[in-house]
Amino acid sequence: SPEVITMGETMVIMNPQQDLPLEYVDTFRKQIGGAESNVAVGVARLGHTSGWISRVGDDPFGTYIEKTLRGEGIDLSHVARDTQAPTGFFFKERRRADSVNVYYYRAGSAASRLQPGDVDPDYVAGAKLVHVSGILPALSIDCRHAADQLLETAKNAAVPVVFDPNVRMKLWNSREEAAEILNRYALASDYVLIGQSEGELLADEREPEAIASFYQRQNPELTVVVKLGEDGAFVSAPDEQFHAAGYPVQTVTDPIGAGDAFAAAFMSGLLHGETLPRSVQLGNAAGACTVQAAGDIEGFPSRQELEALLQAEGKRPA
Ligand code: KDG
Repeated sequence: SPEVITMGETMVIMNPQQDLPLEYVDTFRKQIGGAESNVAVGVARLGHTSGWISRVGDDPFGTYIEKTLRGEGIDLSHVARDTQAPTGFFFKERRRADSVNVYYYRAGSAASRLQPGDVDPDYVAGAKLVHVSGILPALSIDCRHAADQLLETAKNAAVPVVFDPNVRMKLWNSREEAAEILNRYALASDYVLIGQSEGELLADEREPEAIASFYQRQNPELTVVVKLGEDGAFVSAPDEQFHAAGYPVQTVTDPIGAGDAFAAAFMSGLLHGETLPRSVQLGNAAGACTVQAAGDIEGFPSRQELEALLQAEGKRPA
């Protein structure tokens, strides 16, 4: 099995080439995006093996997604072509350079038909880390059962689980529903990577310390990383608590994908046996690289780029 396994939906992105309301945009660039495959790409770019469990439509978009991910070196042995439903897609909309809206065309897509049976227990048990995302359980009841199955399979095989709630309110009926379901996944994981605004939605707390303790009160074994954007991250583990500084960003071109890059580089740190502070530092640096390129995955750093960034940081006067 690959070192990291994840599962979820990847869509074709229609990325506008003008910073205008979508109704006035006339040129788009075709790309691919999906939080989970983004993570798989980020992990591969850092020199590890990664596998992505999914379904795509038996259509040109499915072919395009497979070709792109194969080109990135992702293991697609557990990706099926679903002849009953199309590949999903979404439009980004950039009214100002640094703020992106998304419009989904994914209801009933091939990936929304993922099922518990798509989780191969041997494949998952052979991984070193399993990445679970809160998008998958939002897609359909079947997908929710599939996400449950992924988590349970990893737990039974003692493979550590990294959970990113990836709150996408367009996919949930209410904040209460999102919180009930996503907090259940968070509490059953080993590492939770949560944005501050996600913490506000799910834990009903604003301060990073309060967000972390909301989860740790219920599961003291949990490591909670509260991501603070350019301010870095606050981390609370069973045996340590610290703040990791963020990395300066010149211009934010496309903030989408930063969380996925963070997850990928954080997991790379864990796979290398790095300390928790160092793994979080890698995550922060990778997130900063990503927001400076248009597209979800285009700005993900290689290992050399990430190391150069960390070194440059070390040389800067405190
Ligand atoms: O994390 C980036 C994702 O949000 C983007 O690629 C699209 O997967 C996506 C989603 O469901 O929003």
